[in-house]
Amino acid sequence: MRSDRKSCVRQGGWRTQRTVGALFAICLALTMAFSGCAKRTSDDRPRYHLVGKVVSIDINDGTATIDHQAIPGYMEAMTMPYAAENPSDLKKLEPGDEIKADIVIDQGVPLLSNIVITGKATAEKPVAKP
Ligand SMILES: [Cu+2]
Repeated sequence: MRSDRKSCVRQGGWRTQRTVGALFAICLALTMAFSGCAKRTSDDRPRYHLVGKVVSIDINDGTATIDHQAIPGYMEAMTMPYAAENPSDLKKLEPGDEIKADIVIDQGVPLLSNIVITGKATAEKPVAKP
């Protein structure tokens, strides 16, 4: 190892520097590509679109049970609880609300994000006229 380095230096110091610099850059790039330590933007996380109806909300748990349509590429239509990425988003929800939202897969856990109420429970059925 020591003799190798010496011979490199003898061949030309600037070239060795460049090679080491290039190797370092490649290592850094690979590290960033494969390491979980690398900074990830929120856009790196898998994201799906959910359309469904709120069945119940558990503010303490930060979860809402959603009766949702099939999520192509992720899961069938079902009723299940989801944790909210931002639990305070749940405060605006009521059982019976129709929503659309993003499902963000954060380290394997699906989180409700960007919740939009598309139909309020209280306004869903006008009283029938006699
Ligand atoms: Cu599900």
